[in-house]
Amino acid sequence: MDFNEFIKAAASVKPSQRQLRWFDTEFYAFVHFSPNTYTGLEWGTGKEDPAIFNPTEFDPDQWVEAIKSAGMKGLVLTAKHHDGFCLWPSKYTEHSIKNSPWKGGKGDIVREVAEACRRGGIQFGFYLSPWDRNCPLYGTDAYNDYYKAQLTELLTGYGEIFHVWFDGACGEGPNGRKQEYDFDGYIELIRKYQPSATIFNDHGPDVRWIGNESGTARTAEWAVVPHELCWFAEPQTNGALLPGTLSHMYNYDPDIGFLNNILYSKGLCFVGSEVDMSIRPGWFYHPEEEPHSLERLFNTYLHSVGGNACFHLNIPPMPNGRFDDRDVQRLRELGDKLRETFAHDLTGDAALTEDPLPDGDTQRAWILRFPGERPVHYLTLQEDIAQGQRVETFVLQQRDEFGDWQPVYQGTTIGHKKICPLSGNPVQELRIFVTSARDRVLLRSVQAY
Ligand code: OTN
Repeated sequence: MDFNEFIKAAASVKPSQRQLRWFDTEFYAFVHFSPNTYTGLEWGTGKEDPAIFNPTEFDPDQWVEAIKSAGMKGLVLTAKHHDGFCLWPSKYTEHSIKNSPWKGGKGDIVREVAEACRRGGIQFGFYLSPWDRNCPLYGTDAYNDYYKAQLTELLTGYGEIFHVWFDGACGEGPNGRKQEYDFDGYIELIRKYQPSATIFNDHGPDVRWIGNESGTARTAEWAVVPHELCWFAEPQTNGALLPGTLSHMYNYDPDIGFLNNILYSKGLCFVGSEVDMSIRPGWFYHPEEEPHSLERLFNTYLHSVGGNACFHLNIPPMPNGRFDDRDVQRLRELGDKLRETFAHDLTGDAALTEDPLPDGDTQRAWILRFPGERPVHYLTLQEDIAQGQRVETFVLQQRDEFGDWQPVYQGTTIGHKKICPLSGNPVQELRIFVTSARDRVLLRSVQAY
């Protein structure tokens, strides 16, 4: 295999149908709710008394309404966080809402949230912390049986699940309990009971962590990554081009998917990345905290959803079980700004035509021509990633007063979506010039706002 054959194979690494559906979801909510909501901790001890959990004004419809107002299309609930407390009446532990005063121990938070999601027309998913500070079995093989039993309760008892989230956090430390997780067994259960659900884990199989919780996306994000990082995903190529090891790779490396890494990979796979960030500094509710600014949330959206990733924004309910009015307001503001910015695609009466290069290549440049001048603030591009991710760099150009093309935006990867901010000055033509790509470029859409 030579370099061109390797790159061509890399350009044809494809997503599954469930990954395509996940990418099209783009923006969805995280909801961190547990005894931490009442103790103010971010990592519960597992020794919390279930009696403290009592959301007297619990209102999942208020959650769903606020989530929808921001334009989010799903909700992932922490069904069990690190403290081991279950928000559903699990048969396998007493450390759950069964022993809380909420609804006399007869309630089921997971069910009520799942049903509210269905009423509101958004997707439902759950987070089940592998790390469990309450379960006495943690650190033994029997814990995997316990965990798989709980996973099965959630996979089979609450309708369709769109996303299952495995947190890799563990604070046991070098002298703590060591747990070998049976992720292959966990994944097998999810594929069996919820085949459409995508699975988040640092190492795949479907979605990987962006590598920080500050909402910082890469300037160039590849969904085609080494199996050496995402070993739970299926490799779609076989054989490295160069000898060497990628064992050092981790989710926060800046160049995951770049040539300088993939050439050493013995197998490439398709695993998109998720930007997970909380609307406030903490993942759980702390009354002294404020929601982040609209500007920060809007920019995070532009760089995540508009940076070949998905945006998973966390909102922490208050102890009474409702979202804080300040968060509800911020979500509404974010949704209003997104709708105002991206509601009207200006390309309806425009023409997108190929602009063959001197070498005859017709898959490298296109001209978007409007009937008259248009104030374009954002151009969004999508590759047809169902065939693979190809574009490495591109440039957007406008004609100068002499009719020559001049750069107005320097781009890197496109993938599922790239949102390119422009000046907003009136323009009649924009040229999209792909300056380097791993194979034929297949555009899925070009939109102007
Ligand atoms: O203390 N932490 O565990 C922590 C601090 C900063 C950023 C992340 C983490 S935990 C981290 O969370 C990620 C999702 O946000 C992934 O689940 C990683 O596996 C996990 O280690």
